[in-house]
Amino acid sequence: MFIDEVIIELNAGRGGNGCMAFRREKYVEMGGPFGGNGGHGGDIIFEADEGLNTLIDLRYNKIYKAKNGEHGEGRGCNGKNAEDLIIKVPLGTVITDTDTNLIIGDLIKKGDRVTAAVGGRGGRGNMAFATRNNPAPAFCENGEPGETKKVKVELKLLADVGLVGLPSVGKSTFISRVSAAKPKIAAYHFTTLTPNLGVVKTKDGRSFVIADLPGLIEGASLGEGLGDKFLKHIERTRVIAHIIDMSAFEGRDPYEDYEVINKELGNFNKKLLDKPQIVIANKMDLPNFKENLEEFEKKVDCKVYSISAETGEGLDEVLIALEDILDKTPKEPLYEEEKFESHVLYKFKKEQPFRVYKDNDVFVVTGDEIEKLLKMTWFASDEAFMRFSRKLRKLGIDDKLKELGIEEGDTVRILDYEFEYKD
Ligand SMILES: Nc1nc2c(ncn2[C@@H]2O[C@H](COP(=O)(O)OP(=O)(O)OP(=O)(O)O)[C@@H](O)[C@H]2O)c(=O)[nH]1
Ligand SMILES: [Mg+2]
Repeated sequence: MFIDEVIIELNAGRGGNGCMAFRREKYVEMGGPFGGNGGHGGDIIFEADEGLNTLIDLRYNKIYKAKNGEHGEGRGCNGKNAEDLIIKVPLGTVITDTDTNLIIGDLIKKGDRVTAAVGGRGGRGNMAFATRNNPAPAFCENGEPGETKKVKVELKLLADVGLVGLPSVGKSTFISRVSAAKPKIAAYHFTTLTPNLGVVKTKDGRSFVIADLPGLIEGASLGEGLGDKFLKHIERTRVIAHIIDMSAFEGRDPYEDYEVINKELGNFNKKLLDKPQIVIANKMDLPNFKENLEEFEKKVDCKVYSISAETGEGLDEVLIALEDILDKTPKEPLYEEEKFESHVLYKFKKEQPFRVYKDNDVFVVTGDEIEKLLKMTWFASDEAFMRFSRKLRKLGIDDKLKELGIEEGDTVRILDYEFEYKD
């Protein structure tokens, strides 16, 4: 089965906890801190793999979890880093964060990789906290939680030419003639239910990839017929080959057909109309072809290529025209840089890391950074708690609380943890 869109949840691994331990050796009194750091939690990485051509493997699993880092141990042993979780996807896969709609990665070349969810860093053991002033710290840090996010994974086929047209105009017949693809061909509508790719080898040794898509009908952008869900596979193509049944075999008006398809292309994505388009009149072996073509040519101002996909007439000329246009049309990235998460994150990195507000009598602090800090604090130790308070001060949360009128003894809440405020 051909699956080209799935939504999955990613849970990167948590960092291992740091360890609190002291040296306990025979004959050594007052041993120093000896707790090791936790290991890094596993990242979740997408990798483009040439051997795949659908996202079907991703359909059975809704949540992907990377392993947690191992906890640190006594005797200064650091926990092991967890292995990354690698999810293999076909070339042409786009990964989008569903919350922000920003693109995490567009994997087009074999081996392209993107880290979609970052594993947490290991918590530090008490050894790592030793300083001249505090040579025997009696606290450690919990591991950092791994990133979690929901992503849309979409396959947008990598083809140079996309074949579009109404059902039964001969798209599949065309691709079966010019490439080794063997799609189903039949006289009923919607014979093709999923896209087919074919490689065209030209006489002078060049080659390009062509995609045969399911037929479109009026209202496809509103879900009519098979809808427009396969049009995303046209987005990357450099040239559109628009096939029209010029025999008007089913009593249709070829010019109307031509306009219907262009309208649906534009409704799906205006940019599709900017792509170079070759107009192909098919079924020249049938009667009525000639008169219809004459009428059609009066109404359009582009060159129309006449072929019979059935007999093979005119195909060479179309392939040469396609090659010529491809040579002149550079490959462009599918998305502008601004749409990528990495770009935006860089821009907004310096934003406030927290928010403070009052919920009845309770002062609530939220924000990724502060919540992470809380989860990493090992509250069993007073020292760790002090350290946490110092960080609140440093981040400016103290000042914000005072601005809101906090007083000694009031309650502060972060996630589901509540504590009493002390100045
Ligand atoms: N006479 C004639 N028949 C053709 C020609 N090209 C295609 N056909 C016939 O038209 C019918 C539909 O052809 P397909 O290639 O399946 O059409 P399609 O555009 O892929 O159709 P969908 O997959 O349903 O969108 C089949 O019966 C073909 O044999 C042609 O050049 N001449
Ligand atoms: Mg077909």
